[in-house]
Amino acid sequence: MVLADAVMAAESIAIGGHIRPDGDCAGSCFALYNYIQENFNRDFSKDVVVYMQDVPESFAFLKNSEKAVADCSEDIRYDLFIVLDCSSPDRLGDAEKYFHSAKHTLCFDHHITNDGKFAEQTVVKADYSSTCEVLFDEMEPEKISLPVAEALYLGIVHDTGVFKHSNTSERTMCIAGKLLSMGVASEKIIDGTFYEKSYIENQILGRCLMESMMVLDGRVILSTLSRRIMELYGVVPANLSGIIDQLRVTRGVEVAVFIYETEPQEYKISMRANGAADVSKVAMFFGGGGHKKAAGCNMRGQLHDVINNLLAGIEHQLDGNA
Ligand SMILES: [Mn+2]
Repeated sequence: MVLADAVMAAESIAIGGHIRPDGDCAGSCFALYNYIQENFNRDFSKDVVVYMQDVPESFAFLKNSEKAVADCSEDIRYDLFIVLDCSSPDRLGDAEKYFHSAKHTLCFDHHITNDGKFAEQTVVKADYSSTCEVLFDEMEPEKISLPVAEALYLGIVHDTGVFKHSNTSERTMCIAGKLLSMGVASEKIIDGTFYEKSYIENQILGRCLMESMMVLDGRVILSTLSRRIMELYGVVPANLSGIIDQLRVTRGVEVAVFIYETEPQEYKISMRANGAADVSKVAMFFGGGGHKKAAGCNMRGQLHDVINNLLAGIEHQLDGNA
């Protein structure tokens, strides 16, 4: 076992994931932290640390998440640095320096863009839903405690969009099933970390749905949000994350567009496609990027010009043009 051998040989271990941690990043980091502490560090002889900044409040249930270290000012040389859910070391943020100074490095990931070359040993499984799914394979099932199972489950739930995205395989469901059998409170994790919104998030979602427009013969739904309205409700961009997904599930819609103002006459655009349209091509045309079914870009100018230009690009895509 790559993991057990590396951990047993090290006295000091740092664990790091990517900046702006999502469910898979935080889940994999604390699953591994707790697994090491419970199985390899009973006598506390090893110094084990998770470097993570801005852990979302909803992930606070993860055991030991309050021990995440955000400050990377100290110069420490670790025996082992374990990178999780990162396809390159610059995604580690401030903790990157500990990766470079560590005596040994190990990486577990599922990103297809991870070339497997930056760490000494790398386990990349690009057909796996999540880093948590990759980690499960590295762990001995009888050594997985409930807090470790919960953390792994969080990562799988988030990276699969609650078992919905095409990365959800039979193996994913089997692993999730095993984690459930260990006592994971599935509903609490799914609702509490994925679907739950604050009151203002629900208010702004409602407002954006109410103000949305169907355009291009109902093939496209579009909603815009000005800074003035954001200030009125007291919302920040992080509060807007689910709006595009709700627009997308409008019946008959092929492309959903959500635009919000970031600065005067500057806009951030998110797009989602249901059908064959490739929104990454539209986003790329305007200097952005993403995937075929989920993409985004930034645009400047008068809002009506931004909308007109964007819709022209989307219409071109809907007409089957490359
Ligand atoms: Mn991931």
